[in-house]
Amino acid sequence: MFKKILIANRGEIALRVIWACKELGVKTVAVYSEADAQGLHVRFADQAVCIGPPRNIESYLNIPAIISAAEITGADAIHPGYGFLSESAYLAEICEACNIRFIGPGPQAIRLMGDKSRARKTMQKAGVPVIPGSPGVLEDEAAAAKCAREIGFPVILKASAGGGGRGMRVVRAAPDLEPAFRAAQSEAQAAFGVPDVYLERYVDRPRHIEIQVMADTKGQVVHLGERECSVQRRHQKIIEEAPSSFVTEKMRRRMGQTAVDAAKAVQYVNAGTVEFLVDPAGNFYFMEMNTRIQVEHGVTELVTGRDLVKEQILVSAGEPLSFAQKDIVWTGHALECRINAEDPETFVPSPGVIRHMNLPGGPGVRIDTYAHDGCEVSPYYDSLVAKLMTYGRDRMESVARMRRALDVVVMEGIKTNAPLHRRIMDDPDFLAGRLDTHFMERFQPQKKKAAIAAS
Ligand code: MV4
Repeated sequence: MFKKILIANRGEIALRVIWACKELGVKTVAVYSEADAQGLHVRFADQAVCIGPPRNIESYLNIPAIISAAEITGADAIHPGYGFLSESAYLAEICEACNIRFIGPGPQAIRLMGDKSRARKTMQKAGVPVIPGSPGVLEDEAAAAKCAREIGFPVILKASAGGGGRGMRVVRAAPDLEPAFRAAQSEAQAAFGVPDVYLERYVDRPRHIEIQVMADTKGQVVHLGERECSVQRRHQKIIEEAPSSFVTEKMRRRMGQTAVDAAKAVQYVNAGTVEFLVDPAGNFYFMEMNTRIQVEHGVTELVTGRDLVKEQILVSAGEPLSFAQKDIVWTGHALECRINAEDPETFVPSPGVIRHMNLPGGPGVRIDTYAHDGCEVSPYYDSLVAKLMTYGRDRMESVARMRRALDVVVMEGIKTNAPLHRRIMDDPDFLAGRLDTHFMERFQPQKKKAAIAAS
């Protein structure tokens, strides 16, 4: 087992990893930027190293500084959390070269899944259903036009280096294809430094449902069921839940096995998530694979009773998975509301100092947060301040717990989206489980327009 793990992250996920290390009896090293000197991850880790100025590129994305911190403190392993360097094949490679374990999959799997067009081809070859589309990257406008004619409109153009929704263009009719293709290419070039674009049939009103997988170095791959993540805005998830009210037992088995097949096809090790686009008829298609622990892993922990972060550390140290597929049983229902420091009407970030706060507790409530009285929500980083999770025997019980939990959230000094979550918990479509990725566009748009008109 590792003796000391360096956590190359900040905020709630850095704390989440520290908690897992403490339970395993592993020493921890926090790294922090000059903006985070007062952070709880610095306070609760065994050691802490300042790695640079507030800006990401100079601190939490600064590979030489992070490797130096690991070398100086004698850390055996680095946990990257999510975001920042969590999907850097380069960091995974550097770790290998420095004899430091990267807690995640190998660089080959990270690189392959980072190339969306290549991932699509690999999955297709492995028998994983993908959305009908171009066989690879599109050469030029003519190739795009030919492919779109064969597939039929509407189609969607996607940046191969993209993901998470960046560099996409929906094309509804043939005349719009040429300009959209050129726009997508230059957007991809500007955003990712690679102009490669591919094309798929556009699936209207889809759900975003993902499967959690966990794999060890012995070749065992297990899935831990789905998370419904359709409640999102501009590709930022807002609410996640498990199980999805749309997924039947049979569908869970099929999607789960498909996700396991996907992981096996790339010799995947550690925690990963296979994202599926699910059409209203229940057909599911591979979209992307995230090669990291995700923000929303907690809802899966609540319904399976497994500790995914501890499991990540154990399999990284060469231990076999602590469970087999047959051991995974799902009980009850879990919800997660992402509490962001932002205006609940306009979504404008609201950094500042939390002068005083109150967080809910009681039966079926879990909060993962870095917030505390007097803490600063920095303008330099993501606006996520807390993940409020509730658990119940069924969906209505976790909703009831979420309502009463949201009612007592107090964060004086910053605005949060807690009031928005509270309204969603009373929405008839949400309560009926009528969800798709356009849910937030339909949710009280008149209120949003009024707020913009007033500002
Ligand atoms: C799609 C799609 C419809 N049809 N692909 C957005 C994020 C990126 N991972 C892929 N995305 C989409 N791909 C086809 N062929 C619709 C989306 C999409 C979406 C997907 C998941 C969650 C939210 C979304 C919001 C808008 C569009």
